[in-house]
Amino acid sequence: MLNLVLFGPPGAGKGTQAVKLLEKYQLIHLSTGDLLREQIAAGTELGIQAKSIIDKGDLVSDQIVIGMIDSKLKANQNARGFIFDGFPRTPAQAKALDELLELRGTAVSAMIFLEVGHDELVARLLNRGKISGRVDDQNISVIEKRVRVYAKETAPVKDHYQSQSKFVSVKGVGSVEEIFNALCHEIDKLL
Ligand code: B4P
Repeated sequence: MLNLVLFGPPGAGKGTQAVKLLEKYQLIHLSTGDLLREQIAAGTELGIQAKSIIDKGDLVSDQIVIGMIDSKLKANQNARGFIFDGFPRTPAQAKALDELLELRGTAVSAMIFLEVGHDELVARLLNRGKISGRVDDQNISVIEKRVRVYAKETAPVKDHYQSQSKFVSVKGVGSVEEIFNALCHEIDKLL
């Protein structure tokens, strides 16, 4: 199985590239951000709780997102592999993912980090906020908070994969196509 973790700060292009990669490599796309937004749109209790957290730029609890990933893995038993997008976002989520995959006799193949500088991230998110109407992309202080939360809570996830020699870094600035080609170059080495 090919199991890829797409990693990087908010706005690095994880979601954008995941959509292209899943088509090329025939993988299932698991975006915890999208799964949470589906719950919000459906008006579930979980969605109502998640909305207030996301709109402030904080992380939803590990327990909730790990539960969502667990049920998606169960629902896709015959998948060729997965792209994890926006997950894991804490060391506890990374540990849980290792355990969930181990139970299924598989493991993360690589964690691919999209490197993008601070000002470019902020510009991309503000731009998406205008187009998508996402509340968490419309307010500069919420965006800055998400970047700070990333640095404090999510960046340490890198060490988890570095210690397993699964960390790969790709420049995330350039055209979507150029970045896609650079990602494919790295992924093809894993096949
Ligand atoms: P996510 O939905 O994961 O969103 P993200 O990190 O902001 O975006 P991503 O990096 O995917 O950006 P994209 O490719 O779309 O998370 C939202 C919130 O959900 C979090 O803040 C948190 O509250 C919660 N959450 C999600 N997962 C969680 C977890 N595991 N644990 C706890 N909480 C969780 O790109 C952004 C923009 O850039 C787009 O407009 C795109 O068009 C543009 N873009 C992409 N590539 C470009 C390029 N090469 N050049 C120029 N623009 C580009």
